This record gives sequence, C-alpha cells and structure tokens, in this order.
Amino acid sequence: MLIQHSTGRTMSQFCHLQFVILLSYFFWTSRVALNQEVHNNPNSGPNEGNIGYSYFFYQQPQYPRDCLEARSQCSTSNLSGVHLIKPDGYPEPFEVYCDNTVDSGGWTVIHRFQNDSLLFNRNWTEYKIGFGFLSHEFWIGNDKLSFLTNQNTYGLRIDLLSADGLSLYVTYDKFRISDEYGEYKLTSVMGYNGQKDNINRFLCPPSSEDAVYIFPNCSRRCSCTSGQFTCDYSYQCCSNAVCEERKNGSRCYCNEGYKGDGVNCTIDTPPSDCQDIYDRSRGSAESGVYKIKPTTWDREPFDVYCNMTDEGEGWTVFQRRMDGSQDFFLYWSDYKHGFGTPDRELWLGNDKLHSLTTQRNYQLRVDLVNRNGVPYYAKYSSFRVSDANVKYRLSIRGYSGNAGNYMNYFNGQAFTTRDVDNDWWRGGNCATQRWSTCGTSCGHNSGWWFTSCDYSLNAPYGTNCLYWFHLPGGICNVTYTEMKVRPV
Ligand SMILES: [Ca+2]
Repeated sequence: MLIQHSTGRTMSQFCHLQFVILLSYFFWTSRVALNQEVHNNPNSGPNEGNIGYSYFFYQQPQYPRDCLEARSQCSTSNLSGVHLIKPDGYPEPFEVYCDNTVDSGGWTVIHRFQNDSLLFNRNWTEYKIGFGFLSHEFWIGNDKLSFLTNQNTYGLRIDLLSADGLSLYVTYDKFRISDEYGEYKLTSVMGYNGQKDNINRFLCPPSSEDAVYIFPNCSRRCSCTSGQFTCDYSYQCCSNAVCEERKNGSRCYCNEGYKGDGVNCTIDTPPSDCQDIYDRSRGSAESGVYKIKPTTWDREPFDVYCNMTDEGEGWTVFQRRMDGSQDFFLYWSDYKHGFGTPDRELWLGNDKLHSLTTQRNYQLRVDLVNRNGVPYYAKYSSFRVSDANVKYRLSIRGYSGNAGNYMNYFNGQAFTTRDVDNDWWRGGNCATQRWSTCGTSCGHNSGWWFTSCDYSLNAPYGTNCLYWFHLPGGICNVTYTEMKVRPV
C-alpha cells in the first residue's frame, strides 16, 4: 500500500516521479482517465529519455482527484510517475502511478503485470486495499478504484506488450466499478462483451505495421495491417509441427526433417543438384558452394560448387583444375569418394557422380582455357556415370561447342586409377604411364576413363599431359578446366 504521506511534504506537496523500467515479458497495464479531456489534450508523447531518473517539483496544496488533475496542477506535469491523489469522498490521499506518455497523458494506472513474480492470486481483502509496488507490479485496490471511477466518467485503456516486443492496446469509452456493498461490480465497460473476437478491438501503434504476434499457446495469429489489429483463429500447428517459444517468440515450428511455417510442413528434402537450388531460389542463387543430396543418394548431403553463370545457371561442378594445388595422382578409393575443395581444385567423387547423373538425364559442359589464355568449351547433351559394379563406366554423346569432341574417345569406358587398371592397354596401367607429348615427356599420373592411354584432364597441372586433344591454338598445358553437369 502506498498511501501514506512522506514527512517533509509541508507547505508544498511535491510530485515524485518514478519511471518504470519495463521487463521484456508479457506486460499488462490498465489505466483510467477522464475520457473526454484526455482526447482533447494536445500535449502528448513519450518521455523515454527520462527513464531511470527522479524528478521533484511543486504542485498546488489541494490534492488532485486523479492523474489528469495532477497533470494540470504540476508544473512539470507532462512527466510520468508517482503522484498523490485524493478522489472525492475518499478519506485520505494516496499515491498512484500516473502515465503521461500515452494518448495525451493523464492516465491513472490501476494495475500492472509484467511477469515479475508478484502473486495475484489473493483474497478479497487484499484486492480491496490493493497490493504490490507502484514501481513494479500492483493492483491499486478496489476501494480506491471504486471512489476513483465514480467521481466522473472514466475511460479505460489496457496496454499489452508481447514477449516478442509487439505493443498493443485497447480502449473502452466507459469504465466504472461499484463500491464494496455492490461487490465492486463492473457496472460499466462499454465495448466489452467477453467474446473471443474482443481482441479485434485492439488498435495498433503506428510502429507495429506488419508486425505479427502469435499467442504463446499458438491459438491465434494476429497482425497489424493499416492500423487494424486482426487475428486469425484458424492458426494451428500441423501434425508435423510443435508450438514452442524460441528466440523469435512463440509460434508453430516444423519438426526436424520438415520445412514450412508450422501450419503447413512438408518433408524437407535437400536440393538434388544445383539446378534445383537455382529453381528453389527463383533465380536468385549465385555461384558458390551448396549442399545437395541427389534423390538416389542414401548418405548425408554433400558440398558442391554451383556455377550459376556459364551459359545459364544450375551447373553442378565435379572437376576443376586451376593452380595445381591439389594432387590428382590418387587411388581408387580417393576417386570413389572424391577429393579437393569445391571452390578450388576438386574431383567430386565417382559415387556421387554416379548418383547425380542417374537421377535425371544430364548434360555435360567442359570449360577449358589453353596455355595462351583462350577459353573454349565442349558440351555433351547426354552424360552419365554408372556405379562401382561396372567400374563407373562412362556414357556420353551429343557433342557441341568449339573445343573439339575429345570426350567421345572415352564413351563406354570404365574408370582407371593408379591401383586399379581397367584400361584396354595390355602393356600396363595408363594411369601410371609416361609418354612424349608436345615435344617433352609427361606422365598421365591420374584417374580417368582411360582407353588405350589417351590424355586426361586429371593429369598433373602445369605439364604437357594436361591437354584436350582437339583444342585449337595449342593443345598442351591447359591452364584451366571445369567439368560440370546440369539436367537436360
Ligand atoms: Ca591396362
């Protein structure tokens, strides 16, 4: 109870202002004010910069009857805080918290709840005399409220602040409760009918446009549009979602493995290739490293580099040579699983390449830059790599481009590495052979679909062996290669 006089208030009453620091939890304040005058008062506006300070000033010795009168009596009356008031007929003055920050000010705060752990489950007497602290949570007391609201016509305003920061309020034109003999009956609350759509009467502050508030139990989804607060009562979590409070507040969240807004959840399948990524992004995805999971891939999604710029978008890169930083003279297992770095030099891996190219019909594009810095390309309208049982046999056809049709040499051929010889050459393993090319000796030293030891795009970087047989203007020592696939 905060109704006693302070010693030292003698000749002049002072108005002690004390600002409340709001907690970030659910916040509820009810205020009453002389309605007509409140709406006619042009002096309004928040005083947020004053939070945390106290102010002292003089007021007339006669007690104001409510916060609106206190506001007119105090010289710095536009500041919110604790004032002494004495409604007509009430035996002694008592302290109330006056809010001068909203709706022209002059509001007498009768209740505040901010999840501050004050117990509100109390008995009749406690509600009669009031409880709590004006600076935090409180109930003003039914006796005071009865005297207060029976001296004139009062309006009621209820402010709500959601856990996710959305502030809302509702106002009623008339608010009055009877005295104790009338059991503090709510005798006049215009506009309140107890129906669930009563919440639609909430008005939105200007800053809350497009804000969305979902009730903590996910029973409704409300939003502010054009200053009107509307709620969707059909909001409900689907069977693959849960209602939870997380960082961004309460709402329906899809279960693990599902995607969506919680009302509709679909199985969250990772993109099957870079074209899928591009399509899902509606054309906004840029070149870079992404995770994909081909539909025929039964293991974890893996990283690939997506080239969204060469001749359209959606290319999944499975081979690149650019600086010789990656060793390509590796073993069957290495080529099976892949090696390198997606956005640098790499071999994606024969298992992945098989899975990728068998989920749909794929085309191949090979981009090359010769030793003179001239770019060329070769395209194949059909490209597929079989599985390990048939040694990653290559199927390729449908050449177009300006680099020359070199890949047709390898059509139908199995894969060979330094430790697994599947090539046609009976004299040994092409992967480990050395030949004389462009006037100097070079080693194939790579895994490839070798037939009888034709040259490979996986040959050691910076050597004559890294070449494309038909390349115009110098076939040796190719300085850049990129092999990539895209659905037809
Ligand atoms: Ca052989």
